[in-house]
Amino acid sequence: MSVSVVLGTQWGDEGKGKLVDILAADADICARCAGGNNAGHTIVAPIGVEKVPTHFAFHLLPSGLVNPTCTGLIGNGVVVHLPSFFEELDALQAQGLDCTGRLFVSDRAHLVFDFHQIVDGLKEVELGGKSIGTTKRGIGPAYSGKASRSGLRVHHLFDHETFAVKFRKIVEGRFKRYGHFEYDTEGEIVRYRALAERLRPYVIDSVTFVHSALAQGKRILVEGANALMLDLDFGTYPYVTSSATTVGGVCTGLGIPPKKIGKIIGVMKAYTTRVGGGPFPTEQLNDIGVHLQEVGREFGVTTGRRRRCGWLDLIVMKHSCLINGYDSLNLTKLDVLDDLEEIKVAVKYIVDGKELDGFPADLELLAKVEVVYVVLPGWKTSIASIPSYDALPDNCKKYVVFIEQFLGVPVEWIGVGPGRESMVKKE
Ligand code: 2SA
Ligand code: GDP
Ligand code: MG
Repeated sequence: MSVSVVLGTQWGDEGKGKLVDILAADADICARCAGGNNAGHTIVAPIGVEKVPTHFAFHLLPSGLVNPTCTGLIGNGVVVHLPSFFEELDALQAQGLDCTGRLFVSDRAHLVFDFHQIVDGLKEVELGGKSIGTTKRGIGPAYSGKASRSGLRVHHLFDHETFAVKFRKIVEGRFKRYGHFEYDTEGEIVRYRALAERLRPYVIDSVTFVHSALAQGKRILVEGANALMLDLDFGTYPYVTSSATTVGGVCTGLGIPPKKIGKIIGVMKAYTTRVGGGPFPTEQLNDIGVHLQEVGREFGVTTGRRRRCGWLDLIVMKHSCLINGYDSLNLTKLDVLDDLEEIKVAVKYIVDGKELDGFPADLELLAKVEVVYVVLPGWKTSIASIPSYDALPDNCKKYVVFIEQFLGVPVEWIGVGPGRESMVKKE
């Protein structure tokens, strides 16, 4: 099967970028299907003849682009902020990555404008103490426009008159809703004329592109953005992002039929983090949380925000496995647990003395759960340069096997450091 999928299993930042970069060595196309430049995917890879370890921070562009033979595709399900698109492209170019002729954008992708970003901020202010903690990249307002059938798509850029009329109408609507905010509507229309011309060589009919690639037996790697618990339907609504971050989003965000999807790999951090507001049952507001945050260097790649940290939650993971049907897992950042005496793992949610069957939809109910943990012994040694799975300390292997048995899904890859080389394959 020539379509493989990498998805975030928790609240994001599990290390999807790193796995995508590794798998892209065997892919012809790396495609984003959802989200926008709210994502932050980090890659640390040796670049050039001197093999200098280089940090790349991807937000909107597919991470597979670090591999020079891989073509990047931004699918119809993605929302695209053009100034950020070019900014990211220029930054990659400056880092020595030439993407000429190997990056494409779907003509059906919706556009994010600066007014969406302003509105994102205004909505957060309106929510006050209940704000979502968005990245303020305009993602929610752009997807709202799409769902309410008033959005502008990439193909609209090339009919300047119609674009201008629709654009003015949308901005007018935002002024009516939020009051008049500072925004140069006519200036933006002029700016987008130029941006449209710059974008023209990248724009394709992605449905034809994807299906002719499949017919030619090309291998497509889909890079999920955000994660299952931030999914609009299955996450901790309303503390979620505004797209389908599940395997369903792969089909709708690229026009790929479910039967064409082969392997689905879930990326799972060895503990849990969350950035932004919303419930987090295993959060550790204590020394453990601080330790994970500091050792794991848990800061947002896009906003620089400190990430909240806690123990691994296998109830979240069960929910995630049910919805996405992972064939295997990439357990990441196991090295961050190296110094801990003991490690806790959440295995049950109890409410009024009864175990819940699944992850609850109702946040009021979720707030009442008592989390039951299993305590596993730590390994108290560095695994950073471990050469193979067999060489891992016994307690470390026990942690891995415990997770596999609980979830009934094999762990295929284990991350022991940020670099491309710091990944152990468990056969
Ligand atoms: P939005 O901006 O509307 O998508 O925000 C809605 C919620 O989704 C969360 N969200 C994220 N969570 C983790 N990582 C994300 N990407 C960046 C990163 C985040 C950053 O890789 O570090 O830099 O802050 C991401 N994007 C969206 C967000 O926190 C809200 O809870
Ligand atoms: P993504 O959004 O899922 O791609 O993840 P991010 O890039 O937002 O965050 C993951 C962070 O952890 C990045 O800084 C990675 O370089 C780093 N990372 C990934 N895998 C590992 C690992 O196995 N060990 C350690 N220590 N860091 C890792
Ligand atoms: Mg991230």
